[in-house]
Amino acid sequence: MTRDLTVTEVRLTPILIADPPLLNTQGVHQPYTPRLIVEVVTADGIIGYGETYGDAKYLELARPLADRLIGRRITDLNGLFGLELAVDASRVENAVDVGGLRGVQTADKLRLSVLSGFEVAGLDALGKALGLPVHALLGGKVRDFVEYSAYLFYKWAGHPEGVDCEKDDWGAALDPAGVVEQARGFTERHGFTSFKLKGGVFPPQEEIAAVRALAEAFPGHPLRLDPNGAWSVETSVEVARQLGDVLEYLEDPALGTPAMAEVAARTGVPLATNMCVTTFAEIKEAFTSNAVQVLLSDHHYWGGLRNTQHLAALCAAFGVGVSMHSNTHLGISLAAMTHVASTVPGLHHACDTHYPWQSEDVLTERLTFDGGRVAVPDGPGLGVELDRDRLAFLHRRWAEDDGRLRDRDDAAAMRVAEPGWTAPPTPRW
Ligand code: GKR
Ligand code: MG
Repeated sequence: MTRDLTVTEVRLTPILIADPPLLNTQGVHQPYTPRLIVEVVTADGIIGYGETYGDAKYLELARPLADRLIGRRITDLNGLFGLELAVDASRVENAVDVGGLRGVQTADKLRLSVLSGFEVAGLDALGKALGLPVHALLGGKVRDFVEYSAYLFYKWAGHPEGVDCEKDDWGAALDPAGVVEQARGFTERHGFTSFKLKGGVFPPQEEIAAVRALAEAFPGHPLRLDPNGAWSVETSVEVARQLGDVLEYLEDPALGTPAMAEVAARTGVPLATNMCVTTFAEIKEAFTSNAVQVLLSDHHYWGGLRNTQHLAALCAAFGVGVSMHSNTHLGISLAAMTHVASTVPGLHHACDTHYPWQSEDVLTERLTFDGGRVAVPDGPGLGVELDRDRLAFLHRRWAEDDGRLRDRDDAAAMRVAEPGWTAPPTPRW
């Protein structure tokens, strides 16, 4: 049967999803985080799903891009990336973007972040049309399971008093014992065997103590610490010296490629990044100055699953390891991450994911971790199904919000508990 793969409709549904009070160097997560769910509908009724950032500046770009998809075929993904769209640069540079926790902000990166949602939806629809999983469209999986690491955060027991939101059942983690207890929770619930601690929250000695406590509780397990560039070169070198025997890698200890290169030259501990290299333009300087040894890709801002494969090939050519970064996300994105990760030969580090922190989803059936791994779906497309009632519920929450939560702003969330808080200048320590 010949299919008509022409795009006839693109549905964009912004939602707000519950998020626990996770701390980072900028502040704390808001009680709800915006995401955008994309549905691409073809002439013969196939629907492909995608997911990306849902902050206002992404939404503004998503609508005009979606309109330009109508009449194109989902087999023309390369053409999709050729679509030029005028991005108002001031919207990009002046926008709050969680203090740059996701690296440089450029108009093109914004465009790619939106396009990635459309690309994933297109691949999902194409897979459904052909009866093939997305990983097959990407050349085929080279593993049946993708390993993820437990993403540990310092956190409060709940959002500040007076904030009306969902409760989580993780409790507080504000010292080494709390971090170890949280890690045990991750192993009990999901079987994770490697651990990443989000740092940059407390003075480095306290975070060193937390990593030491993890090393004692989980001897021989891979450990990572990520302060999101909060440390000076000297502090980074000192932390690397004190934790060198237990760290798999140190993630973005200092801000920017020159500082990372200096740290790398002074320690044998591998450095990973999702901050100083988040666009193809940043690769040359970082790789030739040996600033990073592990690149954490993110299909959202690198522009989709095929760009993630290109990135992995570049990393392999330079002898740089590759793994995956994560921000708050739902199951559509986890499925997309799992499909592409299954196709990358040199993936030697467990990928990051926030998914276990998300109590809500838009899927009829959530993805699960077994032994810290997600089984690569083999059904057509991404292999996930949308729960329309949940989607409508989460969209209502977005629609009824007075605008305060429509952009992720960790510093604003922190001000609810600590009036006057501003994200500290870098380096903080
Ligand atoms: O969710 O607080 C967070 C993280 O700090 C996130 O925003 C970062 O982008 O997870 C990310 C990272 O690895 O840097
Ligand atoms: Mg990071």
